[in-house]
Amino acid sequence: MSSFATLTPEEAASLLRHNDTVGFSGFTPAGAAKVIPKAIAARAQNEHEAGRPFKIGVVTGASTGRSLDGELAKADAISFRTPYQSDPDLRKAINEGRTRFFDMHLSLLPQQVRYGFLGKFDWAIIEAADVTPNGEIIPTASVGASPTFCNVAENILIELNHFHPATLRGLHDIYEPLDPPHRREIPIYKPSDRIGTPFIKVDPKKIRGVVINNAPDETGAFDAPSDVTNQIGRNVADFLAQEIQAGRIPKSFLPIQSGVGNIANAVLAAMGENKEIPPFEMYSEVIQESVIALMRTDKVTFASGVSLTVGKETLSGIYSDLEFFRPRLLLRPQEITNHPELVRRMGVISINTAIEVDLFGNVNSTHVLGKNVMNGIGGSGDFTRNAFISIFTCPSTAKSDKISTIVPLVSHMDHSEHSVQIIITENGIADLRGRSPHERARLIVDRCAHPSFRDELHGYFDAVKDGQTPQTLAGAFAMHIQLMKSGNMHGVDWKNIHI
Ligand code: 0RQ
Repeated sequence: MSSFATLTPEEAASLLRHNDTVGFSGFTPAGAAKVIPKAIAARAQNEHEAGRPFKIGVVTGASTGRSLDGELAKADAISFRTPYQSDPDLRKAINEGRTRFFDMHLSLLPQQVRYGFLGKFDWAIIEAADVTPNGEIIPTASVGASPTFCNVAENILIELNHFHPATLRGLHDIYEPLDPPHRREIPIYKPSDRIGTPFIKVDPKKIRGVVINNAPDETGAFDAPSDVTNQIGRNVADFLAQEIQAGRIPKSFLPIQSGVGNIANAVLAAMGENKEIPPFEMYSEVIQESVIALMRTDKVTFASGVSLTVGKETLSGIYSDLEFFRPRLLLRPQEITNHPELVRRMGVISINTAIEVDLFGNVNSTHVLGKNVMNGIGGSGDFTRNAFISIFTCPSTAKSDKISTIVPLVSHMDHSEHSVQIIITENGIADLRGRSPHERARLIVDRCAHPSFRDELHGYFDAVKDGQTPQTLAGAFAMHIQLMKSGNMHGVDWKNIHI
């Protein structure tokens, strides 16, 4: 290791000041700082009890684990938060207006940090598998925005985590583009291309200390696959197989991006089982359990991502079989995994999940009833807007069939009809390519909506005969309002809504 001071988590936490801005490693719980944020939360609690203010700005790659977002939120220690989160306590603090959150496209975070749009960064707190005396930091199970945080921050603290072996050196490819007007093309032409260094290089004088630990990533378990998620998975796989047959996707296939969560896992499992889909590569963001399983059967031949978001057992399995995984796996900064230039150049097929979809193909990925944030846009916009084919999946209902995820107009819009091409639910596939808004509305209702909501949705747009888009402002949120009044979206009386 090093010539750096070894600190306890409490000593490290005591170095921070009220109102500091901190860039933490972590993209999902993978690679997230753990022991220092927990100690910062305890310090904040002590300061608050003594009547002193103590809050910090928290910037990360994406979501993190309980020890970071959860503990800091519970201690009311976060002044502002960006770019993404998925923690229940933090979500509550945000939606109750106690924490300022701004939701950002993940590819844009690093450059906006460098441009100075988020102010000065006082600290980078980075989990590492190794750090050398000359300042070479080997990240752990994610890269996120750590290279940029280390680049801009005045001071660096390292969590040296021995759960992750120093032999991880070589798994990462670290590259930061120059900023305008000096920016050049990013020379990646296929998912496995390497363009950077295997470490983050920093001035060792900036490293204020190292905290040693061996805490595993706080990755949650997935729900067991359900009939609905399995059917969505099969529908996606069938759609992709049909596209190959129709000659629209090359027989050699194209790189896949797949979001995170239960549906994404089911989609990849179904792609693995579908004989008409050849072995394929991933140019994705989060690398989940299902990708590792498909690698072991050679269905996935290569995966480039920003994080290895897998359970403790799977990660240990990868680490004890590194020679198998080295030629198949690569972790990059989020600025590169999600870069529009690369997504469009390589023809990445994007598959992400919606909270709700409207009759024209606009997608809400982030807000419930237009008001309360769920997680954030994450990388879904980076990929959707630039994909070869952009796909959104969701179950056709939520909350025990009380809510239709197909609605007349989305209550918040993240991805517009101009970027969204294919909608897939357990009921079927709506291919929106080359369709007008009137045609889209019919396709989405007839193919994707839950049968119990179809008449309701027809009632909405059948009444609108003219206009480029079959929309009526008076009724656009009638189903949402019905839900707020009765706890159920059923039962809108369209005749009483003046169209
Ligand atoms: O809540 O668990 O309390 O019942 O939303 O929904 O069906 O479990 O699906 O876990 O895949 O999450 C869009 C949120 C889906 C996620 C979203 C409720 C539902 C449940 C979760 P409960 P499911 P998932 C890569 C790309 C944006 C970022 C992105 C997401 C909970 O996929 O955050 O794509 N995506 N990033 O009941 C009310 C509705 C609802 C609803 C679902 N219409 N109304 N509640 N729910 N639809 C990742 C990164 O970039 C890091």
